[in-house]
Amino acid sequence: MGIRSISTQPFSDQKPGTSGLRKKVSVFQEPRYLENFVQSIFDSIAAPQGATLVLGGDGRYYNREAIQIILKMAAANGFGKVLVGRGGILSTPAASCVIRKYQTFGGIILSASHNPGGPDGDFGIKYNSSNGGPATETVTEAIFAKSKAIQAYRMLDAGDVPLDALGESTLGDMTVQVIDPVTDYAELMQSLFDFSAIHNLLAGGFRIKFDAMHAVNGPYAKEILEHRLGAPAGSVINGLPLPDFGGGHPDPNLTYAHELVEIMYGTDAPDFGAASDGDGDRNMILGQRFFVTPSDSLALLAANATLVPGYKNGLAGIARSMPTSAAADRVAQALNIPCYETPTGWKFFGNLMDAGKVTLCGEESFGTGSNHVREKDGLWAVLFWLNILAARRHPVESIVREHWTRFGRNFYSRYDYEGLPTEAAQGVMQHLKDSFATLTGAQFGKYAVKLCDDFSYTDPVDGSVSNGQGVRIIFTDGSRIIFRLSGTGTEGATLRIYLEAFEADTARHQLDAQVALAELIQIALQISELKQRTGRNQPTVIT
Ligand code: VG1
Ligand code: CO
Repeated sequence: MGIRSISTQPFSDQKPGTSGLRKKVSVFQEPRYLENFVQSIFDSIAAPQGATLVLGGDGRYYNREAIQIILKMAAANGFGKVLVGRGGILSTPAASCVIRKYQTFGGIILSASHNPGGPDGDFGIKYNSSNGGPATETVTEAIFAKSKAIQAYRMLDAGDVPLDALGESTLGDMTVQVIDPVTDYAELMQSLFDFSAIHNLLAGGFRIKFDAMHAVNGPYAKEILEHRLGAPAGSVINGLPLPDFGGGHPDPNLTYAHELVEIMYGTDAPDFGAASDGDGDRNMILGQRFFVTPSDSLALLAANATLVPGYKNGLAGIARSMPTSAAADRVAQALNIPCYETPTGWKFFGNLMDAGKVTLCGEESFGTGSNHVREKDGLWAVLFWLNILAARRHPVESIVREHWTRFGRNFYSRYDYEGLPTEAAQGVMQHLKDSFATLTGAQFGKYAVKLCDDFSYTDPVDGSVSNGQGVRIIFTDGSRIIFRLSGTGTEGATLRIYLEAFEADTARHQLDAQVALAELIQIALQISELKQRTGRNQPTVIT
């Protein structure tokens, strides 16, 4: 078995987005495309000879082929050992858990998360560092720079490695260890949550439904919710992972998780419903005929954290992405702990967690997590909720309403305009930036603009600066409209409008968010000229 150096030419489009490099499967299948990016990772991270790597993906189409290529490249690049999830599968939070538990040099995760899969769908790859978290902006930039200059990649001449049974095999001088993808993660969950209290809750007739959306979390949810916690068989639906997610869009929101939504809004609805995404890091939480916004969920977990064994000593701090509502800030203030506002994407939370500045993190995009790993974690959020419900024994809805009564309600909604022509979307953003001077101080009905800017973040730990992270229009009463272009799509441009209004008056907490935000939505459309510039009258998805 020889190591070959194969000459190649750079691709110009291997710039990672919000979370790794995501492209159509057909792009990744182009000769040298995956190889170039993997070699660019290896050339950037300077792993010592014999280092250990974690490797796994969400099981989507092309996962197996990609795993075999990466293993042969890892062997040719001097790695001593690779831990691979059985069948090439690891959820994103489980990969983070394994990197940390076995103190490996880093890991490669194959996923395009909530994007559809299959031959016509999306594929993705990202590198996580030894802390278990997504590579920082600095490392990501270095990988992109390498990808633009790459001349050759290294590959071991060898046959495929068996991945379907646990155990070790060798690839040149490298050991490939196939591990159970669920065990380490399940043990970590058991160490954080009061499994016996949750077990009692479920045994007492509290009914749950978890929609794995035919994505990676099915086996994790079955093992933890049904086997370890005793939820009746059938509590996990769509639990069989499929390479094309059964043709669905594995994004846990009210639009795409419609099967679960129908159950939770139907007659005889269970007490608690939840779903997670393609790679298992997102979560949606539902009560009986009740939707918990992700921003509220973060705030609520923070306010109730001491009920959970793993967090019983309190939180060091909270971090949220900029577009996420300020509901968590109110809890942080009450708890007298710091709250950090970061750009969108989990990679910005890693430094804060490593430095011990924050314990909980969250994003409005159905992402919540803590310092137990360095990724957002869908099932963890579900278990956190179940632990709170086991301790408090109130319905989901009344726990949320009580939270609003205590802290006020941050009405929140996000409008996504997917697949816009790139130029039109960029035109909207440019127009907004050109309007900052005239907007500042302007009055729109009851709203007066206090500040507008393009969000910039200085990492308090390493001092690195990230500019251009989204246009903010902030009003004097704290209401906000945010405009951002997505960094995870693979077709045209996706423009997101985030809307938030604070309401202290309990009598108005009953309002539907769309009603409470109606005026802000009109202002957003007016100042952005979105309809005129893109020809779109309606968003694709409202969350
Ligand atoms: C989206 C979300 C962001 C999240 C990212 C990755 O990014 O808005 O909050 O961190 O997806 O999540 P963007 O750039 O499209 O807005 V996942 O579950 O796709 O890894
Ligand atoms: Co995801």
